[in-house]
Amino acid sequence: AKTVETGNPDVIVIGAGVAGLYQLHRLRGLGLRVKVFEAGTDVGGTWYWNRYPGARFDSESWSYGYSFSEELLQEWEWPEHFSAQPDTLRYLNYVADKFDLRRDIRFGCRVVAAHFDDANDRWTITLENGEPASARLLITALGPLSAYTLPNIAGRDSFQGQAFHTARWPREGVSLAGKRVGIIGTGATAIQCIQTIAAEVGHLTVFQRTPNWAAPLHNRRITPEEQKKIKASYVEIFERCRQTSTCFIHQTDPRKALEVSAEEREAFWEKLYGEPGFGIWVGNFADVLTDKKANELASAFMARKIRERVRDPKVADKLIPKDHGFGTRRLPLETRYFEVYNQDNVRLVDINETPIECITPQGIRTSAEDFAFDILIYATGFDGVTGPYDRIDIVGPGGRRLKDDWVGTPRTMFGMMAEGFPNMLMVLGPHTARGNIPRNIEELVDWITDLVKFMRDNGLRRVEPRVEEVAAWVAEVEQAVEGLLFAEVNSWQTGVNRNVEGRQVRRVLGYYGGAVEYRKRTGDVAAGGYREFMFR
Ligand code: NA7
Repeated sequence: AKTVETGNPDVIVIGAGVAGLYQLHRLRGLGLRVKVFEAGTDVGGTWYWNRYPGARFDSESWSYGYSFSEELLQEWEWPEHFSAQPDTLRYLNYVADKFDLRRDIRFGCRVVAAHFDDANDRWTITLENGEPASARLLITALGPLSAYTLPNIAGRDSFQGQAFHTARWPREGVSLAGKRVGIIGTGATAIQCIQTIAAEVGHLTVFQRTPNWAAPLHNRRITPEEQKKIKASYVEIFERCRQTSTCFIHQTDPRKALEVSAEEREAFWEKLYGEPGFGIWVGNFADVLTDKKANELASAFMARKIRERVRDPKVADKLIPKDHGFGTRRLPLETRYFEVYNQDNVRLVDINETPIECITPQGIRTSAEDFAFDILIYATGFDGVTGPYDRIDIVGPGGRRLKDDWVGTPRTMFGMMAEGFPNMLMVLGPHTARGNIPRNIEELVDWITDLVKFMRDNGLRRVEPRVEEVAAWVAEVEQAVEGLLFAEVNSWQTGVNRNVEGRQVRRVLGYYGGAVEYRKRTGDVAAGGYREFMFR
């Protein structure tokens, strides 16, 4: 990678993924000097790191790309309705080249600390090699799922075969053909990985702690006619995304599962099950994610599908979640995932029945037996949303540490600024609306860019949210999850990661009042001259 001088930037951005790239582009448009620091050796963020077999969109490709450049929209062609990671990475490289972004990005350097100089209103960051850089404004584009976590299992380092976390899959790839492979985890990542490698490996053992509900992706290639149609409809596609609360193209159905007839319910669920994408999750009946009874019915429908697809009833039963209802965790989308368990070379091990005791030089020992593997895959997930912040020593005025502040529910304004941390702006921090992430990112970056412009135009050098406004926003954030079934379930979305000390308590980490409301609230504050913030 080309080395870029640290220089004397107006703004430091951490991260060159979907968020950091667009933030750089927008700030340049204001004529500001920007330096981006990126841990990876190239652009892409999530799509740079997650190279495991089968990694792909669960959002429609044509609703996922940047919307800011009509030229880019017309030039780029997604090959599939739900494109694979190599294509997304190719896309982000294309964007970086087209807008000449690389010259302001320094690759291969992890930011380990960021300290605020209260007297001079400046942030100084420190890189892993000890090198400092400083700027008035700090923008974090860290990604909500970049801090990967490994299980704390005794003997983890003693394994003598190859072992990888899915988020650190080697660039050069891994030869899986004929190998004995073990995989820990059954989240969205594991499901994509398992269904992709099952046919190629010699033998696959899946260690499952919690099964997840999963629905068919129904991916296929985009035909030339569809390509033309997509390119002609981008205005409508993005307008549709703006109207939904998750920024996906799927809109919640106004009907309630409990108010329609059993036939109508069944027919609708069959239809959704047969359609591509997240419709069955975020375009379902209005009460499925809020009403226990409605949710139980939807779960029963999904359980029946699993039983139809898995031959061995005992295995099917293990694959059916019992501890959480359909859609209360981020719904993995799959392609013949359940059928994998009909293959002779695949075995499901329920580690609630036979817990993993340790990792051995040869493989894994459970309470019941010893497994030997050539390759061990950790699809064990991430310390979500706040994890990437915890890994940087962020210190504000008076020695206030963000990590200590965020032991409980973070205190933010719109999830874009943290209380007590002036001049630090977060793209996709906690308490922003989330769903189709690039759509959220574009709006957040635009809002942040407007604020930076406002400061520049008015000669302001310091911004922070008013404490009482933060309190009001946090109260609103906590109120917004009331009645939502997902809030009562452990997952990265509720901030629980059993592999991370202190992360066993559920927290509210997003704004779940919907993107439409979020857009209105943040827009009103900007239009009103940012009275919720203090400036100097
Ligand atoms: P997830 O969804 O957090 O899944 C992690 C999986 O790993 C999940 O099945 C976990 O079981 C399992 N896990 C984690 N630690 C352990 C230990 N110690 N022992 C056994 N099993 C373990 O992460 P993904 O990467 O799949 O998906 C993250 C997001 O990326 C996804 O939501 C999409 O938005 C894209 P558990 O459920 O904790 O019992």
